Amino acid sequence: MPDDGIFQIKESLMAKETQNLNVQGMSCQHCVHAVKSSVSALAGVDIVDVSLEKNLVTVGFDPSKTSLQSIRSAIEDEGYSVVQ
Ligand SMILES: [Cu+2]
Repeated sequence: MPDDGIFQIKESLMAKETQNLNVQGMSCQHCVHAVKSSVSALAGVDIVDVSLEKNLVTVGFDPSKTSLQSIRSAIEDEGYSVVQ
């Protein structure tokens, strides 16, 4: 169904929100990977970028599918703290 495919691509380009989260406790590439994989597993999340030097996690997501609170919980469940 090519029409469905086009519709899904359009939909994923819409309603996007990007948030920068200050995350404490990440110290190595293992931490980066843990945060990336847990956040990107959430529905509606399409970009997860982690800067270890800046303690910054940038998340691009569709707010109709997930919330900032869910993203925070996913990071905190991995053992890191999200600074407000
Ligand atoms: Cu680590």
